[in-house]
Amino acid sequence: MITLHALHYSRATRVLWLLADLGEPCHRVDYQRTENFRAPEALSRVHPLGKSPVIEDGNRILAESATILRYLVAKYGDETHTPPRGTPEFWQHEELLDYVESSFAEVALRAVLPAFRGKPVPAEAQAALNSHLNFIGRTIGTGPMLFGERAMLADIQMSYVIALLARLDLLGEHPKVGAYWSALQAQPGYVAAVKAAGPMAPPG
Ligand SMILES: N[C@@H](CCC(=O)N[C@@H](CS)C(=O)NCC(=O)O)C(=O)O
Repeated sequence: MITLHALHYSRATRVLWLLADLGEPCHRVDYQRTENFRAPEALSRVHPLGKSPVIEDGNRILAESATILRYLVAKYGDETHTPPRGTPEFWQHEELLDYVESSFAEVALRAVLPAFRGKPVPAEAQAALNSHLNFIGRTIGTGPMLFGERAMLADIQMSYVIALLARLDLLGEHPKVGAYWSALQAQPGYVAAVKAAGPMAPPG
């Protein structure tokens, strides 16, 4: 069984969601946020980056949620969370799975961080965020998930960033992304993960 190092209010929920979908248990080690909302020192003893999620599988230790999701799909032989190889959707999905942490998260955080402190979102940050949310809105297509009815890894990956934006009312001008967030929250794996470990976004 894998061990999941799960920081409270974090991207670790993505891993719990996928494991719930796969029906695979894990040994979860929970970490509370510090007063400054950082990871505690204990996480740096698990992985040098000191972030969550991190998984341990025997001697293997892996950080980076997209890599962990890909690893679990490969480990458990799952073919239901990625479009079939050889289809155009396969590479579009790979792009979106990497896009979330490589491009979208940084842009979203430029709006999320001031909003969390009760400060106005700088116009430049808002404009960048709008451009990404327009892109995501177009990508959702007919929905409800990015590739139709079923949640793929890219949907699971999106959920954390979208949850933060929704929590701070930053989806207001993007009703399609708002509807996507409602659909994400109705996914059984999401429901199970949040029930087990609490919400992704912190309360006010
Ligand atoms: N790109 C990484 C980001 C990991 C990350 O930043 N995790 C946050 C929690 S959501 C964290 O550990 N923050 C605590 C800190 O930076 O002190 C991933 O996708 O796993």
